[in-house]
This record gives sequence, structure tokens and C-alpha cells, in this order.
Amino acid sequence: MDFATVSPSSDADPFSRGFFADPFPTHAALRDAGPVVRLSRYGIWAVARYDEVYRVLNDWETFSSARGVGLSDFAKEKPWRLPSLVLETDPPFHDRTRKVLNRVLSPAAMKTLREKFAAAADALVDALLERESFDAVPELSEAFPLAVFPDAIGMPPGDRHNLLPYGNMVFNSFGPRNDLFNDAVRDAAPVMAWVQLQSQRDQLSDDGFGAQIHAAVATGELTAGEAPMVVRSLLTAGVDTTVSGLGAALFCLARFPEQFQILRENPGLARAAFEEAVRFETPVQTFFRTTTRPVEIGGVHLDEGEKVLMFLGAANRDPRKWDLPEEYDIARKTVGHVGFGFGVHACVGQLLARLEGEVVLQALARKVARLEIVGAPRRRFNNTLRGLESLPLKLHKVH
Ligand code: OVM
Repeated sequence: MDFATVSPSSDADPFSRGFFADPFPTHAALRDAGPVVRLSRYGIWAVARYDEVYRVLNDWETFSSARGVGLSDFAKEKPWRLPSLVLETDPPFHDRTRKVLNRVLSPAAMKTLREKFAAAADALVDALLERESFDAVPELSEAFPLAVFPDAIGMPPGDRHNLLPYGNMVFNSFGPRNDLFNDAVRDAAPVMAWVQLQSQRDQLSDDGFGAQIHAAVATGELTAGEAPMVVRSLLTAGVDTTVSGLGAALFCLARFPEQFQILRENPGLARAAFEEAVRFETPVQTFFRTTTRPVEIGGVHLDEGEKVLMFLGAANRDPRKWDLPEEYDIARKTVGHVGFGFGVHACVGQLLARLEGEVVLQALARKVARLEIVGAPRRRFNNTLRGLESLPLKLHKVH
């Protein structure tokens, strides 16, 4: 029997606005179609079940990142930007840059930031409690990372808002060259130049993540040319992701008010509440790999050099893995979710993301009686990120 002729196929477009508005029926169809599915529109393979997503994430030797983690195959097309020295690489090269980032973003490093981050979250929530209502996307989920992350990097003041359009471009660039990508990169040049400038040693303070990355030149871990590129990775991956994660958590806690009450009774659950929001909404929805050899997935044969799309969001709601996956439940055991990926490329900033989520949700748990959605939430469409454009919110004070 020729498995290739019977492998499941779908004409779904997972980079269309209709899909982004409601991806869940398509996620379910792709999971149910089989362990691996051909996406006929793009001539690629896709995995949407938890077990297969987990397998692909954990086998970097077969499922390479070095040919790009987007739709574009760097072996066939010129990369849109200089490839990342960490995201778009394989071991052993990958491990050298990764080791530096592991140290810079280590548990010990997080400890030095916690008090500052918690004070910033308290101040922001206090200010928002004085407002009749506000848009929680610009004023909380964007404002908080922009208030703490550039300082942690040691960036110069000014123009820090550029981090948002830059991230939007890069995360769109992992998808096809559709309108979302073209619109995002229309005025890319000045923002790209700005990011490159911010990554230089002389732009960065002496005490931030940026300086710590550049210090790896003196120890021989990075070359002088590599250090700014590794700083660029932080500037790329560190803002839009946490913006989507915080937005996800706020949207979850507003839509599941009983869960917010459980959090209020025990603010120690803030970290768990954030983690469950990362599972439930999966801010980074997709990444690709490229096969380095012929391989079988669930009896289906894939050739060498095939792009494989991993639906992290579908895996995080796979009923084969999760009980009541459509429920936002802050008491759930979320261990194993793939919202931060898994394996050698698992999110290197995940402790920083969790710290940001934890301090914001702790501030809300302590100071706020109820979150009320006071207008129509709107989604922000991006080829990779699932997030919100607008979330009109009112915070009710504790009396
Ligand atoms: C990087 C990079 C960019 C986007 C995402 C990411 C999720 C890393 O430039 O290294 O990780």
C-alpha cells in the first residue's frame, strides 16, 4: 500500500483572516484528519495533535530549524532578514548562543528583577483602577512590557515603541508573503536600522541583559559580530510575545469570572493562572521545521527537505491530551503544554515572561474585585501570534 496516496490532505488556509478569527474548528479538523496532514495550498505538512507536535519539537536532528522556522525554506529562498543565531540554527552551533542566553535569563537573573517588576505592576494597576474604563491592550498588555523590558535590556530611552512594529514584522514573516506580511514590512527599513543600532554595545547600559550578552565576547563565547545579533534576538522575541500573553491572561480572567475569584482568594495562583492562559490562548500559535531526512509520522512518509508546520495552539487543546481543553482552569496541571515550545529551542525567555505575567496577575488579584469587559474586544491578526488589538476593560475596586 502506498501511504503517500492516502495521507490526509486539507485545503485549509491557516494564515487567513477567517482562520485567525476562529481557528478552533480547523484545529479540530486537522487533529482528526490524522497524525500528519498535507496542506495542499502551501505544499507542506502539518501536525496538530499533541503527541506529534511534541515529537517534532523534541527531535531537532530530523526536524531542523536551520532552514528557517517559517514557511520559507532558507535552502531555496534568501531569508527575509539575517537569520537569528539562536532561533534559526541547529546544534552544535545553536548551543553556543543559547548557553549565553540561558545564563542572562537564568533564575538568578530573574531574582534581581522581581521587586522592580512587582512595583511597576502595582503602580500600573493602581493608576488603571482610577480610570472609568480603558483599553487593556495598549494600556496594560503593551504598557507593562514596555515599562519593564527595555530597562532590563539596558536600552537607551526613546523610541521604545518601535519594538512593537518590529516584533509584528518578524512574527508575520514566519508565514506566507500575504497581505499581513506585506503590510507589516512596508516601512520596515527605518525600524530594522533602529533595532540594529540598539543592539550595539555603546547604546546599552552597563547593567542590563544587553551588556551581559556583549560581555560574552570577552570570555570568547561570542564574536564581536555575533553579540549584537544575540541582543537582536531578545529585542525581537521579548515584547510582542509577552504582550499577547498578558492580553490572553486578562481576556481569560475577564471571560471566566469564577476563575478570577479563585485567584483573588489565593494570589499565590497568579503564576499558574498565567501559565494556563498561555496554554489556553497559545500566544505563539505556530512554528515550522524542515526535515533533514526521509521520516515516517503515523505511517505517512515525508521526504527530506519538507516543511512541517507545528500547530502549538491545536496541541494545547488536543482532547487526546487534555481534559476539558476549552475550559480556562487555573488549578489545571498545565505541565507539558507547548506554549513555550519544548526541546533545545524551548523559549529561552520563559522565566521572564512568567515573571511579567505573575506580577501583573498578583497586582490584579490583590487590588481588583472584578474585571468587566465594557466594549467589543477585537483580535489582532498576525501570521504567528494570536492576540488582541483592543480589550475595553473596567477594573472594579475592592471596597
Ligand atoms: C530571534 C527570535 C525571533 C522571534 C522569535 C523567537 C520565539 C526568536 O530573533 O531569535 O523566539
